[in-house]
Amino acid sequence: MQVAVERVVETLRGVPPPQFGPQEICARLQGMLLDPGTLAPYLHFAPRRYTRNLIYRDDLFELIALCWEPHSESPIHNHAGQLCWLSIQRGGLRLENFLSLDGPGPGENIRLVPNGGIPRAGPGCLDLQQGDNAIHRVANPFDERAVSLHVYSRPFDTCIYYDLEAQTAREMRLQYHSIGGGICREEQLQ
Ligand code: 2CO
Ligand code: FE2
Repeated sequence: MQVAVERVVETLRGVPPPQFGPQEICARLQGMLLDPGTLAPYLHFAPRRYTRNLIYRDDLFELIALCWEPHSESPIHNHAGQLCWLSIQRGGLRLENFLSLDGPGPGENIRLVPNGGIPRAGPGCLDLQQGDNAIHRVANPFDERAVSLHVYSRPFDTCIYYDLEAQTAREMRLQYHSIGGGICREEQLQ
């Protein structure tokens, strides 16, 4: 069954804050596929990269559509102290998890080791990142575009990104490519 994106916002807004956790939200997002017509206004692709398109945000959570061009990827980054649900809506994504042997950083001499993942996750797949050690990389190494829907609780504007070779962990600011369907102008970028 396909669900309108507005309905998902409504459903998530109806979850009382103390219940906004893995069990409750996984139950709602598991196997969920959005009605593509209702998602279309939020889908903006950009050459060779992924874009972050904000659908809804309040103090408790944000709902974002990520658009992945073929051969684009996120940096290796963390979701410390935050819950991150990723639901694939279209195409395929490679999900890689990492474990830090030296804490989350930021700093030098941060060694990461691979910690599982899924070589090709497809539509309907739901991934959850949680806990202080939640470090991952998401990539579209395939030849078709991909779209994923993300719920972050709480919303986040910065995270730490990791350079595997240099063994560094640095803070990074996250930006929206569009908000409510409208492409952000330079001055609106957070
Ligand atoms: N967290 C990354 C971002 O919001 C995308 S990887 O999936 O959580 O840019
Ligand atoms: Fe992430």
